[in-house]
Amino acid sequence: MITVLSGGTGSLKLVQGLLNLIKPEETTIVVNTADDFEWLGLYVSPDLDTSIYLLAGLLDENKFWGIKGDTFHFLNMIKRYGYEDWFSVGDRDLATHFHRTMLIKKGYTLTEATASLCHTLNIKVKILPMSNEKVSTFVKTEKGTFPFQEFWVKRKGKDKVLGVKFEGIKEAKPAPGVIESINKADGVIIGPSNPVTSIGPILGVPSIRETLEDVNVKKICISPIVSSEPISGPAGNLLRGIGVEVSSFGVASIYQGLIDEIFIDNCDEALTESIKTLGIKVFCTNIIMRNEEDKMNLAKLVIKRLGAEK
Ligand code: FO1
Repeated sequence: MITVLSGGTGSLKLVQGLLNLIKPEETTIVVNTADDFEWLGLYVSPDLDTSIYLLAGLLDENKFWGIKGDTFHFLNMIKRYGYEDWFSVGDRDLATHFHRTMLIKKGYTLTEATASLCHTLNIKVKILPMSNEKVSTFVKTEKGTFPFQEFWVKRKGKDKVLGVKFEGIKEAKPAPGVIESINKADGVIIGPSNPVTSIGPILGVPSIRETLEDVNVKKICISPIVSSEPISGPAGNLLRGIGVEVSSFGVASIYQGLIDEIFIDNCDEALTESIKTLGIKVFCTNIIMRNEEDKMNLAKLVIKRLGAEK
């Protein structure tokens, strides 16, 4: 069994590659839920949504969020009524948020609501939210402090970041199955997601980081940074904002004491020696997943280095 800690983009591309090599029933993804927020009274969980849509074959893989071919009649109509439309929820996507909200109103936990969505959409991979408690990311910038989706979508991630906080994280508990998925894994992967606001909150839920530190299984991280730029998303601005170098060395320093090995891009080979001083092994390869072949090749190498090939 392989467990992947995941945000909403890079880690899921790797999961796509992994599923060519390992059975979905033997794959667990522990997903960040600190981007979750209430949209027009509905419970939206962007990283869970993207995970679900990808594994159900529904994802718009160009944007890497939302449902492919979705329409926006609801959004256009509520705009006419005067509601804000900066968060683009499509009509079919809306059904997911509505159904999740109804399940939670009925008393389902987020874990149970996610399992129900996965069952309906015939998803065999185990998708676990990091926690059933509410954790909310706030980004402090030069222009003020904003909830994550406002910082990233409404304000386009442009404001210079000064800090990040995760409200509710100290009181949160790992969701059922999360600790077991780490303890029972044949290998743990920290996917190439943003280490600050995607992987950061997962590791910040009390006892998840400690479990990973203690577990006697190989743990590999794939860097989300190539040279001094993130492959996608706001990781550069966020790393700078928390005072961490925007490089694979910076990423490795966040995971020091936690991972055995980091995959970095061939072009960053010169960082090998400095990363090794952190007590982390380094494997250089192409880490940019532009197509299915790249995903498969990277997944093959990760499985091999985890020693988890069948
Ligand atoms: N990202 C955008 O850049 N613009 C959007 O309008 C947007 C809408 C949206 C709706 C549902 C959903 O599940 C995700 C959505 N995302 C959108 C993605 C999301 O904001 C982020 O990419 C993640 O939170 C970061 O992992």
